Amino acid sequence: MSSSIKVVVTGAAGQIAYSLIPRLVNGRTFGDKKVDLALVEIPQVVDKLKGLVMELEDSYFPSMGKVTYTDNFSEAAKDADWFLLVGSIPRGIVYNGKKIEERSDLLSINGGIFVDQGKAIGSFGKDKAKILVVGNPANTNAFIGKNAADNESQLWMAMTMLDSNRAKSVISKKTDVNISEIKNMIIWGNHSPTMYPDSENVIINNQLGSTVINDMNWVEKDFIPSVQQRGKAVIDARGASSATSAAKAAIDTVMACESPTEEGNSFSAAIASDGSYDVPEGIICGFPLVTLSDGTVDIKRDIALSDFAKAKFQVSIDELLSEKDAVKHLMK
Ligand code: NAX
Repeated sequence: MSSSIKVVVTGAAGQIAYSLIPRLVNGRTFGDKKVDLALVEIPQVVDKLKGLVMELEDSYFPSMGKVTYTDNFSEAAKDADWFLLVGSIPRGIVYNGKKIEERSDLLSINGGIFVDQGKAIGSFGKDKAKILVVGNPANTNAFIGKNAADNESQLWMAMTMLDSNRAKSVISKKTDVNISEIKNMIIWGNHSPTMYPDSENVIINNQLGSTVINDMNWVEKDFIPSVQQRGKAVIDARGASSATSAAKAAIDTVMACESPTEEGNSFSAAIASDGSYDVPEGIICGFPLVTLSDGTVDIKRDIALSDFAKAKFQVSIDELLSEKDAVKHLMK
């Protein structure tokens, strides 16, 4: 073992976590590093984690280090390198007698959680820790958490990798090109139905999407809505939100941050805007990202956006700004 890494996972007794946690210690996600896990749940559920820990012990993972579980997030956060913030109240469940379907309801219920978790990460997490918010509304939860953490060395991200993987799958079917040959699949904006999956800058078999897909009617009427609405389609079909594909996407994001991005490619996640692509500074927005050789994650800034793309992207930026406004009472 070359070194060790500590990973905190919230929502550890939930659906996504059940698929996610074993992959963190399978020896692939973090290479030959030993992985210590700190699993976090709410007090009502935390005891269930005993069963998950038993299963992990029974699974023979040579890369697995120390595994702890708790309902005390601050305790878990101490000296952690990675935070996978999956825990939140998902869309579609009945909460206090009301079916949670609207984003505004999710914002108000989940926003408060991320103030406390953000403060703990800023104070007790390692400098340069990386934080991936999966729990919805992911971008605005990350925005709240980053503000509360107030630690500029740490990198806050919201997950859009699942949207990117979904978009790759749709393009693979449309063009009959294997999914491994589809790269630079950018999700601009919010992880919500306003996201803009970019079919013009995607690379299909080393060619730009805008030259391969000559069918803007399909892009507008079929591709974009099917990616935007895929989460809802899975809920409708399964009666529960995406779990194994979301777990795989979280792992893909971690791995994309852990090794340098190959030339010409990018990966999708939302991070705080620095003003690139005229996105207002500070909002957590989906961009094309690259991991540099020193491990820094940066926005890829040389993508050309068409007028069509700019108009679609702006809708999502406007939504992020309205979510920012809706949570201003949670800001420092
Ligand atoms: P589950 O309801 O199965 O699990 C969530 C778990 O989080 C529960 O066990 C709950 O007790 C726990 N939890 C709630 N508040 C917590 C807190 N403050 N600290 C620690 N744990 C807490 O949901 P699951 O299907 O696992 O989904 C989790 C979240 O991922 C939901 O918000 C869901 O909407 C979101 N998703 C995000 C995706 C993305 O691409 N960003 C895609 C998949 C998914 O929809």
